[in-house]
Amino acid sequence: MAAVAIIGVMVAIARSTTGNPEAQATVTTVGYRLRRGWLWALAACAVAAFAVSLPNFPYARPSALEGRHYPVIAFQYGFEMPKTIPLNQPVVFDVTSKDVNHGFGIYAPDGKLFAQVQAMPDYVNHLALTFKVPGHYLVRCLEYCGIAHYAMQGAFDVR
Ligand SMILES: [Cu+2]
Repeated sequence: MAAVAIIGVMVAIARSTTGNPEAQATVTTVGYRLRRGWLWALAACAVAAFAVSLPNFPYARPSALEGRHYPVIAFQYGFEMPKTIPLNQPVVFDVTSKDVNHGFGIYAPDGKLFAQVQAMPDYVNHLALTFKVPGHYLVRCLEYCGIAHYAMQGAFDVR
C-alpha cells in the first residue's frame, strides 16, 4: 500500500516537471520566501527544544549538591573512596586526583556505565547522584593515565 502511494507521488512529481519552465525571478522570489520561513520555523523549534530540555541539564547546580558528601581521590593506580554508599539517598562524590588526570567511571551492577566525571589534580569535581539499584558497583578509570591504567579500578556497594 505504501509502495503504491510512493509511486503515485513520484509520478505526480515527474508530470509536474513537464511544460514550460517558470522565470528565474519568480522561482527565486518564492524560494527565498520559503527559505526565510523555514529558517524561522527551525529557529522556533530550536528555542522550544532548548526550553523544554533545559530542566534536564545533566550538570548539577550548586544548590543541587545536597546530600552526604563522599571524598574520592584517584591516583596511579587506584581510588581512595568509601566502601559503602546508601541506597535511595542523594549523595555527592567530591572527586579529585593526587597526581595526573584520571576518570571516575561508575559501572552499575548490570555492567552499564552509570555516571562518570573527571578526576583532576588540584581541582574537585562534584558528582551528585542517587542510587536506586542496590548492588556492587565497579569504578574504572576512563582516562589513559599511565602504564597500569588498564588495571586501575575500585568498587563500592550500594545498600
Ligand atoms: Cu587511567
